[in-house]
Amino acid sequence: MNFYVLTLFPEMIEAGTGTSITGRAMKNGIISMEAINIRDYACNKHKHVDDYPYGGGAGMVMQAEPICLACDDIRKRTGKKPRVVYMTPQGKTFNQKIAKDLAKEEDLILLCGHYEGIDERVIDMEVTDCISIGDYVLTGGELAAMVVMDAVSRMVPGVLTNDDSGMDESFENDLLEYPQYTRPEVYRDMKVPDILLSGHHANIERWRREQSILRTAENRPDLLRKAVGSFDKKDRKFMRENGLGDFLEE
Ligand code: 6GU
Repeated sequence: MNFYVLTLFPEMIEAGTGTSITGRAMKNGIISMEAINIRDYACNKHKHVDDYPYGGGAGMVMQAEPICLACDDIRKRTGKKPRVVYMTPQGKTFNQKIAKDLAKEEDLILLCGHYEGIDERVIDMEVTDCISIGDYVLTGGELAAMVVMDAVSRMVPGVLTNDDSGMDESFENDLLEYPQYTRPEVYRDMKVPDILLSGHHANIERWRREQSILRTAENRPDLLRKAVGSFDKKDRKFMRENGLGDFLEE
């Protein structure tokens, strides 16, 4: 997977990528990332990339030309026509399904906006996908692009090793993860749940499943409503015994 990030702040993207699991994948050549400064494609001598909005109003709008020229250049250099993902709070809310879908691509262009947005003609001509990372406003698309690259990268085959897990994780089965503990057995008078020390694997699996259900009920009732569809008899009994019976009815 090759990411091309179009941004006015390439240093920000460079500073936020290349560590941990994604850093290893970059060294292994499974993924690559190039931060491209949109300003390098400004044709005017002052290198400005924004201007006042037609019709008036607050703020500045990023102009179409440097962004389109940057996209042209990537297509020319690669000989390919990658999807162009525009990071914007007006986009579809990002989720695990979108991450998996984007991970199938060989190349992706991520376009980061700033100011009051970009000229709509870029969206009409170049952009294939608009993505938001949630219902709040950031000053620019850079942090959102880093979020998307991280989530997409770990779905690219070969990026996660066995040690990184990633199989039974939150959102795979619409349940949140169960609590984890490591040594020491007692920390500041708080003991690791006995069952985890019992060595009884079936009971541990059952306990973890129930903890996942309780945690999802508490923090993400919307997810639990989706998850109950695939619940078995034991799960349903546990739900009823713990005051969660209402989730079982449509
Ligand atoms: Cl993708 N961009 C900006 N500027 N703000 C956001 C966002 C993106 N997603 C949520 N808030």
